[in-house]
Amino acid sequence: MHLPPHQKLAAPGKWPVVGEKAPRVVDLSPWSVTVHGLVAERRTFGQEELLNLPQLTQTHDIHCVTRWSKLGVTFTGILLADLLALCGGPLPDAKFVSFVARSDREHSTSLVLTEALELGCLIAFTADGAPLEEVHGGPVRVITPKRYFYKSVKWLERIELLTEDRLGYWEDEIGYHNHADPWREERYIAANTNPKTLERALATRDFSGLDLRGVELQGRDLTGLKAVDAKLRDAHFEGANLTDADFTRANLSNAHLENANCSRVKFTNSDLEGAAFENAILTDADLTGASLFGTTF
Ligand SMILES: Nc1nc2c(c(=O)[nH]1)N[C@H]1C(S)=C(S)[C@@H](COP(=O)(O)O)O[C@H]1N2
Ligand SMILES: [Mo]
Repeated sequence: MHLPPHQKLAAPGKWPVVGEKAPRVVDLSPWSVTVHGLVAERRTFGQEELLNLPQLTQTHDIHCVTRWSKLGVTFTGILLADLLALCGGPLPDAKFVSFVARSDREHSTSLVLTEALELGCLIAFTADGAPLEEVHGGPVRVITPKRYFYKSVKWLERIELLTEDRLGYWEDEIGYHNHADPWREERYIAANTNPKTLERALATRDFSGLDLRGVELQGRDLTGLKAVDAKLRDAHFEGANLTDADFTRANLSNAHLENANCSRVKFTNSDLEGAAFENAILTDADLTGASLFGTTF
């Protein structure tokens, strides 16, 4: 038996339901999956058409971030790679794939396109020999092998290829880790923080006084962030937009701010020892009283 760290087996024969319970109810149009964005040919596949494509059978382990696992589930479906090939393949600028659900909140998740292809993302119709139950994403869901299960969108409606990443629902709202490798326990973007606390902090852009050591916020828009007295040692802000943020007295030792936009940021009396600012924009940033031993610019 092979379980990633801190996972437990679900009870035998049990498959818990997590997240949304049903697709968009008011929608009576026939089911279809549209492939669009940076793909050679935009195409919409009806349910019959999809089911008639050559399918393969694969066995995968499910690892939910809430710590249950279910090993050896057999799925049939179409490889993402094969579906994209039917659309003439990705365009050269396509770097990310976003899977979007036919659900009330247009639930989505995203992956680096090359990783999604390497992992063998499956557009799946059956599980253990039976059509997927609606609560589990039937008639068609994504199965992303070797990632926490939140990378496997239920009720797939759109596959969009993008140049820039678009964070998924859980990744954006709850701070689930965008890479989601269960073997590396990539559960939350701040390992030490309760996800609800993090969710609230991100929603209000108020980190004041919080301990968010090691938080991973690469590329995020954090304009106007309040982070007075925040503990942000080893935090990742590479490429983030931090314009007008306030890090007064914050601990940013060894934090990563490469390529970040730090225009008008207040670093007043903050600890920036060992922090990295290579290629960051520091126009009108205030470094008064900051400790700068080993800071690199
Ligand atoms: N459309 C949609 N897909 C989703 C979710 C959701 O809320 N909506 N939740 C995700 C999460 S967090 C998990 S763990 C799995 C759960 O799938 P299951 O309910 O079939 O176990 O679906 C993922 N895909
Ligand atoms: Mo999950």
